Amino acid sequence: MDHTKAKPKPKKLDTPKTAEGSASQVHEQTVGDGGETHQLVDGVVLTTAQGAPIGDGQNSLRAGGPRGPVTLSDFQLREKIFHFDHERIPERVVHARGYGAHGYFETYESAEDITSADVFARAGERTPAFVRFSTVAGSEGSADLARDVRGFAVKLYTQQGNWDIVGNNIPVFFVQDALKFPDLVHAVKPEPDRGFPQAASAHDNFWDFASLMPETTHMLFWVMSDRGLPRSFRFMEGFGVHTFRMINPAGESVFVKFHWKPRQAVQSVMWPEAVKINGADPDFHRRDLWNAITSGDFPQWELGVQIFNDAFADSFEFDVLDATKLIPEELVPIRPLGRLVLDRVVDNFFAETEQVAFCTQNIVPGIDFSNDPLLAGRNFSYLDTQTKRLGGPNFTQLPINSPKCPFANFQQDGHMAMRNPVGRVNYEPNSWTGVDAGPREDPLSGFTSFSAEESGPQRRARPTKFADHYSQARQFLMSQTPVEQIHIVDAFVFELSKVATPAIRERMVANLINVSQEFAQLVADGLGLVELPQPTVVAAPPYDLEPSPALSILANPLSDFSGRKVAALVSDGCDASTINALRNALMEEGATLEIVAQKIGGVIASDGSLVLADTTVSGGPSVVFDAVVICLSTAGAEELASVSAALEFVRDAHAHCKYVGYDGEPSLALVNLAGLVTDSGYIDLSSGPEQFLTQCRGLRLWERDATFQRYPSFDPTTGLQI
Ligand code: HDE
Repeated sequence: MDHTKAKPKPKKLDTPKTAEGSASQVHEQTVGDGGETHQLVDGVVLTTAQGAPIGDGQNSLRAGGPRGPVTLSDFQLREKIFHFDHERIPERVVHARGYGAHGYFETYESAEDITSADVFARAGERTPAFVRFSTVAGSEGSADLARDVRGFAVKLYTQQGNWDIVGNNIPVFFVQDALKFPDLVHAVKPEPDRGFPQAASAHDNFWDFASLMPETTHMLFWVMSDRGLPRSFRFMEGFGVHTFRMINPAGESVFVKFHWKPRQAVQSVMWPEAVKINGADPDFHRRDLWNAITSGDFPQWELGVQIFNDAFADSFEFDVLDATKLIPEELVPIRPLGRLVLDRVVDNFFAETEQVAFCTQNIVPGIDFSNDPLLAGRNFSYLDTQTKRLGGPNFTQLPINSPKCPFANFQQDGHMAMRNPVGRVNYEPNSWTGVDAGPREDPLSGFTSFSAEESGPQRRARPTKFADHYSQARQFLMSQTPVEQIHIVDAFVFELSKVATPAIRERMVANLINVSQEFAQLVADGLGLVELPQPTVVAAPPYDLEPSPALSILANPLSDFSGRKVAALVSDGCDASTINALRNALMEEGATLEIVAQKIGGVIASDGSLVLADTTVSGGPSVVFDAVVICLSTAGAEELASVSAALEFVRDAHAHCKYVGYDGEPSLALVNLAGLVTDSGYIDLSSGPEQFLTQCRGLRLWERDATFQRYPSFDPTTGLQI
């Protein structure tokens, strides 16, 4: 085409098309030299970032016709590509993979006796909140079900400023001093020469570091336990980890530890299940949160504090400033303060979840730090990392980070400053009056640090009470049910079996002996270690503590099945009434049913009705459900018997100890064809869904757990004996 010729006039818009059920108007319009037809929605014109309307968004500008070179004067092309090139910001150096949601915190009753924090002042008051859950080791695109600690970071937009409780789903940490944090993170991240493994601690560097750092032992037991594999973010506890201070209006201070208890109870998945979930749905956790909130099933946590004073701190066996230790709930009970409800998903993942900048230093009047050396390091790190990640000091002006209460100061300028002060004064003190004067400090309501007495020489040293690295690990182990104990054994065996250097494996086992010889022997057996090594030399001898039942997941079972998901594997000719009864019963319980069929179009039930599928059997394996139901006709069972995904569906449900409901003989036939022997976890649905639902509340039939078979010397009825 001769480009010198006059451009054809755009066609007059004729019949506007309106999409059914939508208010938007779609108009056809001709653009471009080629006279192509394009669509304009609601008359909104595409523009450059500078607002210049774009006539052709499909073709770059070329000199000498369509086959000529693209010209430098194509500012549209340059602007678009330039912006695209800059779309990414650095991912978080840890906790890169995460997912956020909005909600509110509701105060139960005034907590003025312990804190002047405004957020706890008035019963029933709601404070906006944003929460981001995360894994630690993996990159932003890694899978959700890595064995890892989970971040549990809460931003409370209080009327006295933003307060960030940047916690984890595990109440202790790997190291005691912030100085060791970069080493820990380097060791767990992909090894620097080869760049793998991704989102996995099962490699030489991590266990090399861990085995040389006995202070990691307690945390290792938590991460190797089922806590390292949460069923979803909704089913996790959260912990502030460090000891903090609360200060009341009279200036009196208590120490506190923060706890978030999920109303949904704690639930985890099994390791073989986690491995398969990562393949079937790497977004399992974020999808779960999104689906729960968008369907109106708002997850909730209760915030509580363990409160203690100096006298308790002095008498406690461990140092309350040591983040590798916890205070058992049985010793210092939790006082509930309010509840957190997540009721709104993000509108824009980048703007909210990616740009949210948590900082442990964000505290409010009535809250203060303790001298925990890990916390001190964090208070430096978070502000520093946000400045790098978000590109400058004005990240606080991004809507997700901005306080929702009035605020005023003389900070100014810098990259991308959006909130520019007006007027003459940008300093204080100043002698101007009225509105010109600007903000002033307020000694009465303003933040005042607790005036703790400090004395003694300046030294690089740790308190002597930090030295016992094993007693609480043993306490944790002895507080677990036998099922949980054997999972911890198995996790150590799995992880250490990925360690190629025998000396590292041995050194780790030597460490474990200090927790429990019997436990270490099971791990050694699992590794095929012929002889137990000498135990690691200890800095302080471990001793027995009372078990703490609160540390176990399974010792604190659920009372209902709400928030859980059941799959019904169906075929043509299945009984629609069984499915309807099940769906209704689950709905009443607050649980959901998803239909799994061979084809996404669904199946025709025996009464001729169409049962739509939510997923196909290959796209919806049983690992992504809490329990399963099989509902097949004779022909359907015969057909599925040759579908490997269907056989896997049943085999996995069985192997992962899930309850299986079945409707009639043909459904049971598929179970038999899968080579499985039924047990008390198989429930006939012919007399209704009630019994199935009752058993589902137990979540799993643990006696089916094959992990026990790998450790014949372990007695599943008594568990470990120390
Ligand atoms: Fe963090 N941590 N951390 N951490 N951490 C970060 O901040 C750091 C620690 C935790 O969803 C970083 O924004 C140091 C303990 C969560 O955005 C960084 C030390 C606990 C999140 C950082 C610790 C946490 C982070 C990386 C040892 C549990 C994600 C990117 C002294 C109580 C927050 C960022 C979110 C993120 C530093 C130890 C929890 C680099 C130096 C202990 C939940 O600043």
